[in-house]
Amino acid sequence: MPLNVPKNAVIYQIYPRSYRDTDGDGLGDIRGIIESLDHIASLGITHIWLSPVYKSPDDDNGYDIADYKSIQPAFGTMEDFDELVREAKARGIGIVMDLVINHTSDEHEWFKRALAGEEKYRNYYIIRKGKDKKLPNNWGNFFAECPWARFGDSEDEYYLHLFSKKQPDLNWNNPEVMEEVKDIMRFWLDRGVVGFRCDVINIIYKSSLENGKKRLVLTGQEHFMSQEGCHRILQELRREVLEPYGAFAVGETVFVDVKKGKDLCDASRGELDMIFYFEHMECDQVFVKWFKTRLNPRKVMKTLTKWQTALEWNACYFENHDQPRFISRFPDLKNYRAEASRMMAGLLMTLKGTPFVFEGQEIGMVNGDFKDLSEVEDIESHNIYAMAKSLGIPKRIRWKMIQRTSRDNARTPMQWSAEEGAGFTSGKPWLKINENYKEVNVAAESAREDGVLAFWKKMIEMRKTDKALSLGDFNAIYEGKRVYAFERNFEGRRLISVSNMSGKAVKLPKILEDRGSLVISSYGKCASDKLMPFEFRLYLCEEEK
Ligand code: TEU
Repeated sequence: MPLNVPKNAVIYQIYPRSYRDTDGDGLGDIRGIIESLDHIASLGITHIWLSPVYKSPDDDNGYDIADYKSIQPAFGTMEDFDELVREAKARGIGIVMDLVINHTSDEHEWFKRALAGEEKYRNYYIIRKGKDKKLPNNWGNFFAECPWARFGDSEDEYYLHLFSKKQPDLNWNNPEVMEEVKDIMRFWLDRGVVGFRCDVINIIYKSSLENGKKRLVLTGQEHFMSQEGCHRILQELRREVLEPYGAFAVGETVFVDVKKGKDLCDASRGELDMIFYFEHMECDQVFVKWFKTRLNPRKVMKTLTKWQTALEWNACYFENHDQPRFISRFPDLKNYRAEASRMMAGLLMTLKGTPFVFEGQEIGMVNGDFKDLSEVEDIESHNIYAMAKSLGIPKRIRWKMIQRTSRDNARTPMQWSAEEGAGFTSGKPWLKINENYKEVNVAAESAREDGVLAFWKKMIEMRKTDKALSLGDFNAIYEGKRVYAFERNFEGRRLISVSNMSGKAVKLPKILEDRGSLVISSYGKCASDKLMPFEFRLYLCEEEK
């Protein structure tokens, strides 16, 4: 089946609660997104992926959905949503919804009716009796909780939740669940959305509830990671729902290796258009993301090359609402924030696949500057902190873990201007605004001709218009301690992308001697044989006659 996303698309992710607040409640809203469409259009964006805007008790900031067909009142109304679709469309921008179908909220009607004893809805969830006063199995949980919670007042019945207790997993062995999801997808497609980002899509199908092999991370995963049943579901959803609308699906796929990744998105299989894998996010961790070490640029390069080469089409990203800001991982960031952001723009826009820009990345926003746990909101961070405490990990180290890795690092409010509230809100922001907003903001960047924002715009424009970048194949040329170089080829047009992923100036590698002419440098046009700290360059080799 065809790729249903244009090859020159550039997608922008919005985390609605942190984007722009128009009613002063400290929480972003849909009207705020509508008012920001000119900024987004001026960036050259073709699609917006909206993190969940559905009705939700917000245990996990909207990833716990209480009603798939209504809008969270704090974000606005369905009329606002329709206006957003219309106004975006008028600017050539398509809206992509977040589809969270591994679980619902425990406040969803289905779960409430299950609790009330309706057999039909009990069967929408995974409810089991404990064994000999023990839990139904030994599985792990993504948020460091116990994955089984007591079902209502029952003494011996539990429901499965791989995320928070307020996110009961759906039973994908029940065909009725499939029909409900198809209906939900069509509801949004009929309102004009053009695709879905599918939350943790490769774990929705549980092939058994047997005990799992004991592991450090997520015991039980062999029973729910990328199971055959998951492939069948994806094929059916594509055939029956996505294809008739020409819509696309990008899957968030956890714990996939290249083989599993290919099985989920090879065009011939008719499942997903592309996937978000995590491996390049893990180049600064030991075992689990909470134990960080210095970022190893060569590891990043090797990982990127591996996936770029293996997959026909990639979902390329360095930041999202679950990850610390990528540029904050570089040790030399203090002196080179703007340089590092420009380099990442060059790198992201020259890789093969669809680039995803996360809000704030276009102005070089960095990790939140939280002083202690009371400033952090995220459920995962609080759970991990508590677990670390129970393991006897000292307070200072516990806090370091959260400070470097918390998902809230990327969720701090968008910095629009140097005004109080950063132009994000006139009220009290739901999460602390980074104190650097006075220098790092859209208004200040818009006035800088050679700034971060201007470079992102240039690179996005190039990515969209240069066929070698949107359609070309990928070949790695050089993976050094600091410098990464690869080429993109299309019908004889050969571009070479060069990134210095460090805060040290370095000589251009010898292999790039025959590199053609400079198209662009993140330092301007005056480039030499030496790459400046975090410099990005693009070269055009003679086109073959
Ligand atoms: O994330 C799934 C996921 O596995 C991780 O990225 C997650 O952020 C966590 O760190 C696991 O340790 C998706 C969403 O992107 C995330 O925001 C949700 O919290 C989660 O699913 C549950 O819906």
